[in-house]
Amino acid sequence: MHERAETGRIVQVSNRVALPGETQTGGLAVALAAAMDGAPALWLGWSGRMASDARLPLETLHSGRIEYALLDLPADDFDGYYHGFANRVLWPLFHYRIDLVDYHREHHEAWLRVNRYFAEALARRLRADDTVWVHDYHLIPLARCLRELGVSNRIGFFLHIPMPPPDVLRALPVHRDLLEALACHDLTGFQTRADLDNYQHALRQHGITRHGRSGAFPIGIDVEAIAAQARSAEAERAEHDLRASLSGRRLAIGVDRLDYSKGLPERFRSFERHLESGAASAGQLTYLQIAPPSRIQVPEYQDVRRELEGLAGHINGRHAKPDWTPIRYVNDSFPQPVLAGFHRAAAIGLITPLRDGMNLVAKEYLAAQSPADPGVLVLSRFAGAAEELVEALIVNPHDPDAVAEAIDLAAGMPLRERQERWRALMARLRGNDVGHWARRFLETLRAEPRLRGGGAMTTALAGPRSGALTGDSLR
Ligand code: GDG
Repeated sequence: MHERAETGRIVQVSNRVALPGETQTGGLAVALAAAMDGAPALWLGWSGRMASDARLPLETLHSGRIEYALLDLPADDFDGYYHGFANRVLWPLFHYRIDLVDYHREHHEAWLRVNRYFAEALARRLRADDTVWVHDYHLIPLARCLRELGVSNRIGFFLHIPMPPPDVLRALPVHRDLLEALACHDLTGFQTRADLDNYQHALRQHGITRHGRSGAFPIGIDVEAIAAQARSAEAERAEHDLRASLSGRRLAIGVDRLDYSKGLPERFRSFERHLESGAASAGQLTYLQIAPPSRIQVPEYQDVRRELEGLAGHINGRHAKPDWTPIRYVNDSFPQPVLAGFHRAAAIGLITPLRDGMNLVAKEYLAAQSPADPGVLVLSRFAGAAEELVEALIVNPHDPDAVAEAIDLAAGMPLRERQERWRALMARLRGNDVGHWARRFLETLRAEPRLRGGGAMTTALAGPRSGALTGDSLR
C-alpha cells in the first residue's frame, strides 16, 4: 500500500479500452489488465462513439482500483485518424506492405489532431506522480503533444506491431517526424531485438540524438490461465462436439483476426499443397481456420476476405469427400475459454503470418496443450514469437512446399519429441509471461531519471539494461 502510494498510478492510453467483462478480439486487453494488476490505475481510450462538438466528452467508470476514462472522438477527424492514417498507412507500412500504403496528407493531419485531442483529455486528469504508458501505432505522437502541454511525467511507449527497417520506413513522407515522435518517450519498447535494431538504426541514419531509452520487451500471455481454461474445456460441449465431428481424423488449427498480415491465403495454399503431396498424413488432417473479421470498412480487408472465400471453396471443391471437408473456414469469434479448448483438441497449430509483431495465438496454442499428448506448433519465421519459440517448426510462409512438409512432419512427430519440444517452449512461456512483461517495462520506465521542465530529452542510446532480448520480455 505504502509502496504503491510512492510510485503513483499507472496511466495507460490505448486506442480502445477493454471494460471489465467485455470480450475483445485482440491481445491488448489481457496485456493491459496485467500491467495494472493490483495497482491504482487509469486507462484512457476511445469510447467507440463520435463527438460532434469540441467539449472533450469523457465518461468515467470505476472497477476496483482502476478508473476507465472513455473519450468520444471528433467525428470530422475520426476516419482520417483511424481508417485513413493508422490502418491504411501505418499498419501496412509497419508490416512491410508498402504496396498497400494509401497516404493522404489530410489523413495524417487528422491523426495528429486526434492525438492532440487525446493529450488534452489526458493532461487534465494527470497527477504529478503518475507514470504514463502509451500503447501502439495509433498514438505515436501523444507523448510529444503531452510535452507541449507542459506534462513532465514519465512517459513510456510500446509498439505492438513490427518496426520496419529504415528503407521501408522512408516510403512514408512524414517518416522523420514519426521517428522524432517515437524518440520523445522516456522509454520506447519493441517486441523483438530485430525491431529494436531497426529503430536504433533509423535514429542513427537520421542523426536524431535527442531520444529516451529504448528496449526489446517481447510480450507474453497469462500461461496458467490459458492452461486452466484448456483443461476445463475438455468437459465442455464445444470441445466435445468438435472432437466428435472429426471422425477419427486429427485437427490442425489456425486462429487469426482476418488480416492480410496473417498470411491466410498463403496458408490455405500450403494446406492444399499438403493435400496434394501424397504424404502419409494427407487426407488424415482437418484444418479449422477461425478468422473473425476485423476493420471491415478498409478495402484491403474486404479483398482478403473475398480471396479466402474463393480459395476455401476451390480447395474444398477439389478435395472434399461426401463425409469430409478438408478446410473448415469460420468467420466468427469465440470466447477465450472455448478457443483454449479448440487449441487443446488440435494436433497441429498453424501460425504462419507474413509479418507479426509477436503473435499471441502461437503462445496460447502451446499453453493450451495437454502435457501427456502435446500438439506441434508450425510457426512463421516472420512472427516476433519466432525469436523466442525456437523449438517450434519454424517455416517460411512464402514457401508452400516447405509449409506442407512441416505439416506432415508435425503430423508424424513421435510423442517423445513432441513432449521435449513442448516442455522447452513452455519453460520459455512461463519465464516470460504477461505479468513479467508488464513489470519489466514499468520497472525500466520508472528507473529513468524524471524529465525536467517538460521536454528535455535524455540522449543515451539504449544501454545494456534495455537492448538485449533475454528470456524475459514483454509484448
Ligand atoms: C497485435 C499484434 C501482437 C482471436 N480470435 C479470437 C480471439 N482472439 C485473440 C487471440 C489473441 C488475440 O486475439 C490476437 O492477438 P495476436 O497477437 O495473435 O494478434 P493481433 O490482434 O494482430 O495483435 C500482434 C499483439 O498485438 C500483442 O502485442 O502479438 O503481433 O498484431 O489473444 O486469442 N479472442 C476471442 N475470440 C476470438 O474469436 N475472445
